[in-house]
Amino acid sequence: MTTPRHLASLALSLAMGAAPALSQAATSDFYGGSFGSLTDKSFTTYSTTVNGVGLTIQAVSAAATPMVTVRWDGIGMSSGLLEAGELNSQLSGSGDALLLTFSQAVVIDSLDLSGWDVGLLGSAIDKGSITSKGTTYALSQGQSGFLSPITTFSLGQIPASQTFMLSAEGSLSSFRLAGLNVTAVPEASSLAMMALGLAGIGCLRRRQVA
Ligand SMILES: [Ca+2]
Repeated sequence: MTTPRHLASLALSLAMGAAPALSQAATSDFYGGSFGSLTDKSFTTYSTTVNGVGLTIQAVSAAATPMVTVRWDGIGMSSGLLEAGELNSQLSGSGDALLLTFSQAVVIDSLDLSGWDVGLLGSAIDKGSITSKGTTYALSQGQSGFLSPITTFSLGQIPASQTFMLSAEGSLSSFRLAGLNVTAVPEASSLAMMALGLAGIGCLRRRQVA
């Protein structure tokens, strides 16, 4: 499916083609375009790359065999034919969830959800949460406005982590993960290596001068 939004982002990436990509990497898009088929495909784990960082997605549910579902409008979970592929809330207990495991610690700059409904009075019908390092943050009504097919949440203030849990909450939730934008956070060990490297260059320079 081609939308003005996709054409605009295509034009932007063509325009930026000549310039080296520095801090602004493209948003990973799990929505429309060439992503996914018309009906759900199920995976025990779904692996992809987001802004150059490896990402593995697993389904989490009280159901026996939760599977990751992948369709043109995003990523969700289902435990079988009778359960919708979206991230749904459950009548009791916690709802469907996706465990996102990155190959290194990241900050999630933004997270896109599709099928996220906001009521006429501006209150969210869909409710969700994201858990990082044991703390759960509510995803409230979102920032993209009321008729947009994609609702974007800015999560840069949530601590960097290697794993995040995206969960459906409330009683009427039904949405999918439609995109992510992350920034890798250098680990302490790689910072130490970089410091050693810089010290090494410094020694070399001093020797050359002397
Ligand atoms: Ca579901």
